[in-house]
Amino acid sequence: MPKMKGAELITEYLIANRIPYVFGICGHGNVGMLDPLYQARDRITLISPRHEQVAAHMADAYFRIKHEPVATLTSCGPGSCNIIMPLACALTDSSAMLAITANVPTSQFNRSPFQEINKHFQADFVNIVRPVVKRSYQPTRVDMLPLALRQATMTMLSGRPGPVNVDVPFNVFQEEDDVAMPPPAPPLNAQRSGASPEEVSGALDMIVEAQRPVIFIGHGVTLSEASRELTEFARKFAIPVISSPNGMGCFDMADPLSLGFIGRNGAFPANEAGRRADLVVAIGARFDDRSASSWMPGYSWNFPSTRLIHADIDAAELGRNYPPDLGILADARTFLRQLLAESDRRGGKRGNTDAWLADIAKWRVEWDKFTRPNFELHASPIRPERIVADCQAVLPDDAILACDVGVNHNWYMQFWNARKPQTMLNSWGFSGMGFGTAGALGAKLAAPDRPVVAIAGDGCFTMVPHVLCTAIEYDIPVVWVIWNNFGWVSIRDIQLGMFGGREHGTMFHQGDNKKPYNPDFAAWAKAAGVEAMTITRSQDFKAALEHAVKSGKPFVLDVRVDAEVRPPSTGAWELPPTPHKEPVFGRRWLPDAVPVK
Ligand SMILES: Cc1ncc(C[n+]2csc(CCOP(=O)(O)OP(=O)(O)O)c2C)c(N)n1
Ligand SMILES: [Mg+2]
Repeated sequence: MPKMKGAELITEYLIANRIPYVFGICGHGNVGMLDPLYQARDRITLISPRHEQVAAHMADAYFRIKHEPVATLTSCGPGSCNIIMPLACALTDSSAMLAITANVPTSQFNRSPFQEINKHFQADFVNIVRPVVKRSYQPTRVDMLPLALRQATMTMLSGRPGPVNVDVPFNVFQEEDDVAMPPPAPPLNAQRSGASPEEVSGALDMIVEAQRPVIFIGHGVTLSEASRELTEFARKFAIPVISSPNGMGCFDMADPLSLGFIGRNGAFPANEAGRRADLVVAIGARFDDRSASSWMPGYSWNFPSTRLIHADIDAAELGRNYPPDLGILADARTFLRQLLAESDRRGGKRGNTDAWLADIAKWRVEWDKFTRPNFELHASPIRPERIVADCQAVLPDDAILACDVGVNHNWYMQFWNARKPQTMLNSWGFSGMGFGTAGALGAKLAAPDRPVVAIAGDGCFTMVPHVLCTAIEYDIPVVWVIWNNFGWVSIRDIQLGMFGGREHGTMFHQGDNKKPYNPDFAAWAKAAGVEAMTITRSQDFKAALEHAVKSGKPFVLDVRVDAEVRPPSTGAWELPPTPHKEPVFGRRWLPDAVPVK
């Protein structure tokens, strides 16, 4: 067995696992890792953004685009504490990364050395990080590293993927021991579980019998890379598809069978179909409150009147919110393949969904009539619909949209048509501000040949504006569209709607007369060396976006968007005990209230 320093072993193991990047920030705790990374710099690249939060969002986005993980590297104490929020984003959305954190030397544990967290236990960062990773490992000797690294990489990619933490005390980077390199972990989806023959047969019976079926897909379908099988299944059985944000693009959203997103900010045909369906086939989706109208029956779904087949790789999701009639613990692609094979075996018999599809076509026309006219309007400040429409017109189908958080995101939820899988990034489960603004950098490194456009609220962008420095330092040509409405408008709208129309702490002001304030984003970008334009008229946005994308350089578009135009709600979102608002377009529907047509 070769004698190796701990940091050398970690570096070689990352390379053996085909990990091309380490995104991280130095500190006295992890300097021992920098030297082996320098020695191996032609095989693994260190990228050092200006905030650890950005490093972890970049790693998260890289994985979502490529389905291959990268590592982060942060120092002891504050540096590693800065990645808690982005790790939570990754965990809630099942995105993998190997988060290497540094800790104080083992010989100083419990002495309260510089940056040790030790009020309750020695070197206790692992207890801070524990709720936001699949598993945390703390090897305290070099000879413990091989097992920790092997288990960490296995855990990260097996089953439902997610972030893992390896917490390394300072001396473990430095010390040498005789250690053998562990074998690399199998890649994502190397092991796939399937349904039992009885489950497949039972599911197909229910599908063929249904008169008003819908498929509901989530990130599980994206992660399982099941787009082809899903498309074949939906078309073969003529079943419409509703998509959660991180499932978007697995089924071409321009297809007539695609209904879009569901919930308060979903599309009307999706909510209408969801609440009237007699069977929902949910695959790799988890019915969170925002895609289930907070589980209030009749808005988005109607369980238990509606029958539910729920397939997921994670047993914890089966029945979390709706007990399924048939729960299936299986990988999405395997289950879909099994259904298709069983259908072939039975001679391809399918149910008749013609009447159902005709109803859906009518709802689609209604929704189009209601929304379309606003997509044609030019205005200053710009109407939100124009931004979405022009992005759709300018960007090719394989372009990556890195969405941040806020009302701007709701518009994309409702109206964006993702055409291919892994083209739309959303921090859905945790909604961490900065995810899209920062994640765009990681996405571009994962897909250097595809345009990457971040849609960033002015609030989100000002949380991590130093992404501009990283784009210049490492030549990462991302376009940031800053959706500038001079405030935390998504929250302002909740406040206005639920608290007597009073605004407080949700808009950006200057001076006693409350003049709207924001930095001059274009000037800010230029100061960082990034090209930029300010767009105040909708007529100018399309050409500006085309120019920015074609420039092949980092680019900021500061776009002045009307804060008073709200996305039309088609479902509901409840924050108990506050009463929820009724949908602006659409209505609650319960099976016993209105007879089935
Ligand atoms: C880190 C973080 N802090 C706070 C929030 C709560 N929050 C959700 S949306 C939002 C406002 C977003 O503002 P902006 O980026 O300008 O988007 P807008 O809603 O105006 O389009 C806030 C503060 C959050 N999700 N994440
Ligand atoms: Mg805003």
